Amino acid sequence: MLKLYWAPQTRSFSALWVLEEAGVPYEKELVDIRSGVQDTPAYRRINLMGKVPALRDGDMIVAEQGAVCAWVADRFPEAGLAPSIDDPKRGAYLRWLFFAGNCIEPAYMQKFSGWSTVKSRAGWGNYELVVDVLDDAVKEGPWVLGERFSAADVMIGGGVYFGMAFGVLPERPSFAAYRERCVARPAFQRTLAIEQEAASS
Ligand SMILES: N[C@@H](CCC(=O)N[C@@H](CS)C(=O)NCC(=O)O)C(=O)O
Repeated sequence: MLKLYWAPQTRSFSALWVLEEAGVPYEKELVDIRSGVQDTPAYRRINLMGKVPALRDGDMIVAEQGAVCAWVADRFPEAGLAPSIDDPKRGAYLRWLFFAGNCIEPAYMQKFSGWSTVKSRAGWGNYELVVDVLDDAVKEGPWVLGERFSAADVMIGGGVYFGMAFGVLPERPSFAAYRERCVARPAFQRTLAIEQEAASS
């Protein structure tokens, strides 16, 4: 059975959400990152970075949220979370799947830390550019690929949800509406419930 290494209220939210979207059986192993267990040799063998999430599938281990989402989507095609390799939407799918880690994450960190960047030198350009591109991605909807929900929405949706929760993303109507569509998904609600139960125990 799949095993997810995770901790509540962390970036492992997206890994939990994509598993709930896939509707496949999995078990969870709580990694208490407050205790420092993530930096033990045993856990570093699971994820060299000493971070959650990581997912074990038999002998295979995949770490990094985007990679976990891609793995789950491709591993369980019946869940319909990824356009196939010959689908014209595959390019947009991969682009938004990677955009979250490559552009949204550093842009938020830029905003939090007050860095200035030279747009042509930073891979994400700058915070304002990323916010405007993200706005374009979600404003038509309902999903970043149009009518079809995909694992890319788990990554982009997580970015929008947490960006708004932490006040790093402006309160634009496009972001609020997209966030509401994500939150309304039964799999998102199950993920929240799992997180809340773990956080309160
Ligand atoms: N690049 C990683 C980042 C994961 C990450 O930052 N996880 C944090 C929790 S939000 C963590 O495990 N921190 C523990 C530590 O670094 O000691 C990903 O996208 O999966």
